[in-house]
Amino acid sequence: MPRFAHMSDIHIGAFRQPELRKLVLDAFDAAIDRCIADRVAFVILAGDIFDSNIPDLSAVSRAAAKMNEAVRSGIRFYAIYGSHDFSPNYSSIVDVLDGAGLFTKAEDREDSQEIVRLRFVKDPSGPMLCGISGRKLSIDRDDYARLDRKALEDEPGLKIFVFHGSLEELKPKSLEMMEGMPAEDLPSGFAYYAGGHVHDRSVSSLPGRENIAFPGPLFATEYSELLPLARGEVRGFYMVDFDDHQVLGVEFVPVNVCQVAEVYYSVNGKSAGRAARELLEAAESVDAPGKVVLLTVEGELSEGRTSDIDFSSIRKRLLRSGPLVVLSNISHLTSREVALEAPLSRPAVVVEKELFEKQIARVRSHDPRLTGEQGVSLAMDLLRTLKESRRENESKAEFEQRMSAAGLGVLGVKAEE
Ligand SMILES: [Mn+2]
Repeated sequence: MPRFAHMSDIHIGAFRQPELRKLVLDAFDAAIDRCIADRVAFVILAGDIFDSNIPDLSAVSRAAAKMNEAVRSGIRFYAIYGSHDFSPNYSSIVDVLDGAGLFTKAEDREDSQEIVRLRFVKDPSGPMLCGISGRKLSIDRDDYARLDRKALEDEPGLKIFVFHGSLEELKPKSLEMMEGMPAEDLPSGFAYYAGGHVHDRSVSSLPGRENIAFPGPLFATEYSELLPLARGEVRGFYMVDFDDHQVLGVEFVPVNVCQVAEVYYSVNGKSAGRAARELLEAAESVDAPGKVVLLTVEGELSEGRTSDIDFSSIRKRLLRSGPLVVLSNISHLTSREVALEAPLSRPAVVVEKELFEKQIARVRSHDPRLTGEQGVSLAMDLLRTLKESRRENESKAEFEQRMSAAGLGVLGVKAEE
């Protein structure tokens, strides 16, 4: 029975720590190995394959080698951009891989003022695919408003729609505040809707639209997504069985590349001395060889200062059992003597976000992308993009040009000629 695989939001290149970057790639390798072993006909990558549109090339090269291995065994890849690897001027790594013949872009479109027409790509195994990429901001809503759905719905055959965005009807709690699109924006009557963008896994059906699937990441893409792994959440992708007419079954395939352990400690009502002692004991009892260890310390100290806790020795103690990497989060740790001490060092990204949230109220604009939550997220995106440093072998001019293009890309505007 023929099968295809559906993955999304892999975010290759995510994380600052090399160990975690490698795990993201390990997860991709494991998923592709499974696709090769299962002899899938094709793999759908529903956006955010990479964490940025020009990711670290050593990561790209490893991922491309794996895809090439799959391609040589007869597997085809269909991809769209996500909000992270989107490029307004077709200069994303997704375009490079498309040009190199590793991917086929599932978005083949013809645009006019009033209408967006999509052409199907027919896979040799039978199914017909088409889709719409994610964009940096919410511009893809406009794509759906202009989409000629009727033409797509009238086409006979087993059809798959690939998209990158959340649906109002199926929005998970984590995206509650974000605007999704109504399911009726999607053409009806397709056999499978290969979604991306939503990082919480689900398969659901709505009237006229069956098998709306969001696989979520294969591993994790940021600290907050590691925690659920420590608490038993499993991540992976979907394998879909089909025949000439319909989808016969959707199976979730778990991908497990590394165990994640959590050390949680609340300092509530404790003195700094006691917390320091108990944290050292807790660190001593952790046996996590080869694991990702997350140290979360939060709460309010009843006595003493947060700086009285020597986190570097706690860390050293944790490293004794040979974990792959130790990450700590003490951003919600405070003390009553807060006025007496210097601000605790917190992750830069948390401080940045708070500052933007404070300042955004002063921005007066009718453009919703520049105000409120969208404005904060745009500012964060821009800052993240512009933080990049010059690459080895990159000239100053190339660097400036790349930064300016990336900045404009985030803002979704074009440079003046
Ligand atoms: Mn994503």
